Amino acid sequence: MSRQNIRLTVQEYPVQYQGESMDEQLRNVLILYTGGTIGMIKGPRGYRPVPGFLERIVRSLPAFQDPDMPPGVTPPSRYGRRIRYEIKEYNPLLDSSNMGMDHWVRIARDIEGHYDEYDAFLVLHGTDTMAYTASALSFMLEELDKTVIVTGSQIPLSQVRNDGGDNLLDALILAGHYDIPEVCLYFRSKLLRGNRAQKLDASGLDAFDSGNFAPLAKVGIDISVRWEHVLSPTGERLRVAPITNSNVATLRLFPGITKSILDNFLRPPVQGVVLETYGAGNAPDQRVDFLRALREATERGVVIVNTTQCHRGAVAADYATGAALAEAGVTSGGDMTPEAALTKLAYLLSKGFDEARIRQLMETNLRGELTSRGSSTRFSFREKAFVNSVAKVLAATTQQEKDEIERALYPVLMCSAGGLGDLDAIRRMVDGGADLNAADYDGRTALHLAAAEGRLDVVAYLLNRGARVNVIDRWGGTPLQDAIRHTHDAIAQLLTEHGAVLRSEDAVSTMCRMAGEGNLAALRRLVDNGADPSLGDYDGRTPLHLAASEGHRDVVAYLIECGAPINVTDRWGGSPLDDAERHGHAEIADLLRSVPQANRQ
Ligand code: ASN
Repeated sequence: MSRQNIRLTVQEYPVQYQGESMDEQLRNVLILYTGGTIGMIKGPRGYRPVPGFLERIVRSLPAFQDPDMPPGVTPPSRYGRRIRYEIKEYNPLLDSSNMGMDHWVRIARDIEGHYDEYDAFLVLHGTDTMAYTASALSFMLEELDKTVIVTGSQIPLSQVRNDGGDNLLDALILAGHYDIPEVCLYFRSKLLRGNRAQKLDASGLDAFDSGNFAPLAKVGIDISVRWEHVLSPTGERLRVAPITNSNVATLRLFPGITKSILDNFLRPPVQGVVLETYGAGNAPDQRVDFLRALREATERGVVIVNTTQCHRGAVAADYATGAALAEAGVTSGGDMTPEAALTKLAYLLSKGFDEARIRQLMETNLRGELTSRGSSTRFSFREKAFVNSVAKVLAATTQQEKDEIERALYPVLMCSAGGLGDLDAIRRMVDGGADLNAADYDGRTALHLAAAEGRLDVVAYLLNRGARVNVIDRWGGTPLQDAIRHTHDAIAQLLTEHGAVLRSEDAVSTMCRMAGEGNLAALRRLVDNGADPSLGDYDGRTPLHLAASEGHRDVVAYLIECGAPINVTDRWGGSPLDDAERHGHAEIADLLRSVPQANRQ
């Protein structure tokens, strides 16, 4: 069976370009040029970036500039699409070894500031700290739904033989054709997930790899994207959560490390430490002094995260030497890279979460940086039977095909388990690698369903595991709206405590609907949550119009009590009183007439 038949994700590859107008064939890409070898020229003290040079050389290359087009437009690709790019050069241009956390924030802010003007973003960056920047951006860019690719080169474009031209062109083509709503790192024919990537080679051209996660795409004669592993777009508005807390550090263990070195290292202001341990997360369990130093720090509130020094594999509690660390209060970093763990720690600390929440989120997969625990060893998975029978019908033979089917079915299974309140099934699927935020065709997630059906334990579990609280479905509906609509007050409250907000435009339409349906309890809950009952929808219809038309006397009385305007008119000049009279609700008409003139506006 071909891949095409079993790929059930929404995205199509490649996008069809035939029949697109000229404007549609153009994709706008912003290139943020921060520095790095790619744009360097040899000077007396070695390579250094030179302002203006990169743009000049790029525009002189035929692959980047169609001579018949305005500056910054490429010739058409094999899919008939041109890319219009702009290069925003940073000042100063930096060797990435000179970059700090404020530079990450600047890049994130630039993406945010130009988010609506461009379809995708490239970040040209030095290779030395590229994996850190890519990881940091992946966390800071919350609700990202456009492609961001970080790239650079080992040999500058100024050299005759270089890898900069290919890396830049491939990354530009990827950004200009594919919707991969993630922060990626492109190098030498591989598109890696940014927070999984590491620089492994100081001199080779194939300098980056992601040991625990296969590339998202490979560029050869064809470009093949592993769509089933690409994160789904959230449909929400991008938010930047800047990394402002730099009290984090990485400590690579070595045989013979002394207690005093450790004590000094763990001293304030350090709040978060990534411990790079041996093998599968091991440290000397016979060193009481060493373990005591760690315990004292964790008891003081320092979050210490265990990652492995190895490029592949994860920390696991297989050895007594690893278990000792857990007993000392050290959090498991699973299969995260030290780069991802460090930037994630800084991100969570910057968000101001308390220590318990940070520990929990360090063990939670937020942006694909972490393979959920248990996903490799699974002893029981009842949903698997269903997946297997679908696989059989589709005649999937290879494990990869079966995995793809499983992933494609997860959203449906998660939503149905959410609606049914089957917490065990949800747990099994999440442990088996299912995305907490997996959405069905209508953009509904397990959280929507559980909120609508009043499954408090499922809602609590999903929120604690980090599910997106303000996720919207195809009709703009949020879990909070679902909870309110179905009058699940405890759930609405829990969602609110986890940051759920009622957007005013959503609140108006939900209020009108509730008023029209005579759902007084839900309407009350909306107003209690800050919705303004005097607002009208696009047609100027207010909740009072709807309640008066449909004859819901109790709702009308409640709205009058809230001070909702009586004399308000809709787009066609009709007032709530007109509606009541037109639909023969005499009692309601009397009630409306009884409101003193002074209180009618
Ligand atoms: N030192 C350079 C940098 O990170 C290395 C490179 O880009 N290849 O900026």
